Amino acid sequence: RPEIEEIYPEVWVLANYVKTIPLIEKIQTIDASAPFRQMMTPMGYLTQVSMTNCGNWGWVSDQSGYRYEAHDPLTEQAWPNMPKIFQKLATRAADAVGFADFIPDACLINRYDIGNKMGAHKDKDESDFRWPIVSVSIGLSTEFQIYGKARRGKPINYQLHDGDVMVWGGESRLIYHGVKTVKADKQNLSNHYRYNLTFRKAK
Ligand code: MD3
Ligand code: FE
Repeated sequence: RPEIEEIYPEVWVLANYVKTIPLIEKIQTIDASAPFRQMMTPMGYLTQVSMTNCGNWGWVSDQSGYRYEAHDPLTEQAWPNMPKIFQKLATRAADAVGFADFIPDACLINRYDIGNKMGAHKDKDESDFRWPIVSVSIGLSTEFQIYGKARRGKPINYQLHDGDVMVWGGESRLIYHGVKTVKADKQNLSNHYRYNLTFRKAK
């Protein structure tokens, strides 16, 4: 597997790009002040995946819709600051595939328990789609699905492992994507979760 692979037009995977233990430590600190929680969808269902945020803007969902908020609705406090190592990682990964000056103002942290998945959707709650998205996979592996500009048809599946980073931008910025059910690792029962950091420029 090459270091940097363009798996779909303007979708890059930077395989085994980052050491994740320091990232997990930061996630645990964030969880202590802005706890992981399932969110209510506008349709009235709870998300399977548990979420929290750090940075100036946090992605939230409730009965009235999806949006970015400066405050955590659970605690009414500002979201925790984005750790410098998070911001630097996102900037460096975007730069490695040609997106200069990407400074994310939002980091959504998804936590997948074994058995959780994320259905096909597109990320369209940000104000300027010229900025890329950087995503970091941590812990358990999973299969990521790319559908393309429409949700129908057979997706392309791609394995993501601990330490892999993906960057999406340009013509792929508004494509449908999803995450297949996360399974236990029978070789290594010490990983209980898959985490994903999604870095975006929200505003
Ligand atoms: C492709 N999370 O939180 S992030 C999400 O692994 C989300 O938890 C997934 O999709 C996860 O919205 C994947 C990677 C990602 C983010 C935005 C995209 C992929 C994207 C926007 C367009 C195309
Ligand atoms: Fe998404």
